Amino acid sequence: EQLKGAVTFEHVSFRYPGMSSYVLKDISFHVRPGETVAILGSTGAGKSSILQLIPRLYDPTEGAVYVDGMNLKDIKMDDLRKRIGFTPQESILFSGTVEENLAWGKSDASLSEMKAAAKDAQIHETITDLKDGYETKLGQKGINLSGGQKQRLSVARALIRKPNILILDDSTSALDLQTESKVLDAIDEYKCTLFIVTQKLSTAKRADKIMLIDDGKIIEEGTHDQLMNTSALYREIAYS
Ligand code: M5T
Repeated sequence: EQLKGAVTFEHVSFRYPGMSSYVLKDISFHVRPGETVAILGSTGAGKSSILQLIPRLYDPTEGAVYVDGMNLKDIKMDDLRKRIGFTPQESILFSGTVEENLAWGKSDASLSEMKAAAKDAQIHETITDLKDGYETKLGQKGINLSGGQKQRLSVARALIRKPNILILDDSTSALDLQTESKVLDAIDEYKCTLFIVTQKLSTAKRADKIMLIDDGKIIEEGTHDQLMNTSALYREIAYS
């Protein structure tokens, strides 16, 4: 399947159900299979709203979204879930074991698949240092992980699916530059299309495409080098 990993937004406008104002306004873009897209923009700009439309947490109010060359509406939900790995801004972990949390949504995941994904997400060693390793209980009556550890666990959970499209919505924000860079190097090997919301210049630099979002619109698009030349706003972000 040649279009595996392709994502297209066609004149997408969106308002949340029951809201009168649009949070996304006529967004169009095309991402080729395997590309990395860094999404930058100030708080409330619409970054999460764009990304939520890809796994169909919401449908566009107007326009259409295509994944792997197909209109999202023509893909069955359980099929779509196999194609997309999505880690939301707030990591969703529940009070089960590390293993159960990793396998959430993919109950047939083997321990060796979990370990491989955990290594790639730079969380394997943290897990093996826990009292009961992969069987350690999390949450309520178990241990609490730090923000960055939770994020890495969520990334591992998404990687287990070997998705065509991986969406990291601010899911590496708590990682130091070096750890984030190791995680991204490992993700490169998956050859998936990657959407990553970030404030880090080092992450934006790696991207094939940077999208600068403001007030529900894409206001700049290009590589780091291109935007350094053409966008005063991007330069402002870069030097801040
Ligand atoms: C864009 C509103 C939000 C803002 C706009 C997620 C969500 C957002 N909004 C809702 O009304 N309901 C919702 O469930 O939509 O918000 P965003 O897409 O979250 O923007 P962002 O991702 O760029 O912001 P941040 O702070 O995560 O960097 O008006 O109120």
